[in-house]
Amino acid sequence: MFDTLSEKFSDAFKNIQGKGKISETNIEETLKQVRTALLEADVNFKVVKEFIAKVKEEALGEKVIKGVNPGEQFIKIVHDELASVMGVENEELNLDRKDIVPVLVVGLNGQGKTTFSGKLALHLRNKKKKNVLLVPADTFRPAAKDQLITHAKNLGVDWFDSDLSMHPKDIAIKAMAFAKENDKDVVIIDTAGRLHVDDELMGQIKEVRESLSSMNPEVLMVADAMTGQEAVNVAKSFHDAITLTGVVLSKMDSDARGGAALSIRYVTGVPIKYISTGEKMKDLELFHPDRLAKRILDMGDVLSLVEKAEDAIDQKEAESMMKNLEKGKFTVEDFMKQMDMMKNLGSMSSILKMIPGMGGMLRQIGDLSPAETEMTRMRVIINSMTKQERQDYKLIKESRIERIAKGSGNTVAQVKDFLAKFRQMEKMMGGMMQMFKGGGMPGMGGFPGMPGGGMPGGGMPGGMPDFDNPFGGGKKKKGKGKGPWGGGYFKK
Ligand SMILES: Nc1nc2c(ncn2[C@@H]2O[C@H](COP(=O)(O)OP(=O)(O)OP(=O)(O)O)[C@@H](O)[C@H]2O)c(=O)[nH]1
Ligand SMILES: [Mg+2]
Repeated sequence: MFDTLSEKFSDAFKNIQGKGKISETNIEETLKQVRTALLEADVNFKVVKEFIAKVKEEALGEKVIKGVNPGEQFIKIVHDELASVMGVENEELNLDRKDIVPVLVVGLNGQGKTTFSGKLALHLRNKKKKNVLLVPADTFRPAAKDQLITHAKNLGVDWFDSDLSMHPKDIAIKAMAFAKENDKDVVIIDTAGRLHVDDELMGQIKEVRESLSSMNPEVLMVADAMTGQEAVNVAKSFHDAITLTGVVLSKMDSDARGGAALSIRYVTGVPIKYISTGEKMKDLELFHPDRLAKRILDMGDVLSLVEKAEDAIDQKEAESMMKNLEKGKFTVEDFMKQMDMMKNLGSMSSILKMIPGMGGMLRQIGDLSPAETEMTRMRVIINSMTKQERQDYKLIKESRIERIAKGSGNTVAQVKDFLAKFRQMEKMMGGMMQMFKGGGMPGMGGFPGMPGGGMPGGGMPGGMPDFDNPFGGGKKKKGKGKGPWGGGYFKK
């Protein structure tokens, strides 16, 4: 998310780090770079102008705080200003009411409306304990009904069997009546998109909105974050025509530059309420301006990481693994489950970026995909093992290694390599359990809720600096740098 912007900011701050005092001359170059970074990220020029003026004013007016270096003070000022431009606090939907809440989902073609409707249903049911109804009201592209119903079925959420020959406003009215009869709390109405803002589309949505106006609807516009200033202009047109209550930025997992996120609130006055970060239904986050500011400035986002971990990690599985570990047992099956948990959390780089300071380090390292590929390889190898073997890898003899290699499309050496690494992990797990028994694991920053302090094996790509600790992997290994998993090959 906003990688280039983060990188440019980090470069800009180098100028001011180590300076004894903030002065007009020594922040000039930094401010110039911050300004360029924002403009290149496609942030609205008025926002940039005001942003720079505010930061300058704050920085020069800042009382020198003893013990805090000026560089850090300056970053803090930029952080606060970034957060303030985006809106300071998360604004969730207003669900605190007696009556059913209609949520109208609008936006241009292909922005992610239908996907978001499904995600929101899941979020409101699981997190807010709401009884949700999904309503297809896209009469423009009939296949959209099936698309939404497929999401509803997969999620186990009720849907309304709309008659697409009706006007969307009549569908909305009927759906609300149905929702009342069926004790629903929230009704999410997915509408049609168009290629451009046009009168026909606006006219239709306006009618739907008006038909719901006595019910005080939430009107959320979904905008693809990649489209930058265009998203801001579209949001403005929609807001002028139908009054939005919130914006949802989708495709934040892509290489969006940040322009939309940093400008929409300022230009339109409409808060961003959610961000969509992938194609899966779980890929939805509340929009927290302060947390996003921290991510942009490489300050990490530990709160979001903890929340993600709570969602992604099955507490029961974690406990059963913990019991195994307490008995000194760590099986291939356990390892596979841990990898699954990791996968649920997101890509390695997306997780690492949430840890303070990791963003910069990741930029130095570059590509994490070798490690991801290695994890995929391990997964296929494990899938070719029998259940018994996953419980006790020592059962695997030479002939079985050949079979596993064939079955998984790997070489014998690759299977042996995996077994070697697993043996190492097993050893290390044993060591960790000793520490657990000895009362806590100093310096272990493993993922919350994960037994054994996180990913086993210090499993990071070769040649990575000091990455073992944040992953809870423990000791550095001699073979570091030999292979994508930090070396340490199996030697009998
Ligand atoms: N990577 C990524 N893809 C997304 C995200 N949200 C939606 N998509 C994808 O974008 C495409 C369009 O999404 P839809 O939800 O169908 O968009 P829509 O606005 O309903 O489109 P129309 O109904 O045709 O106007 C689909 O392929 C989605 O899987 C996201 O947050 N990240
Ligand atoms: Mg759609």
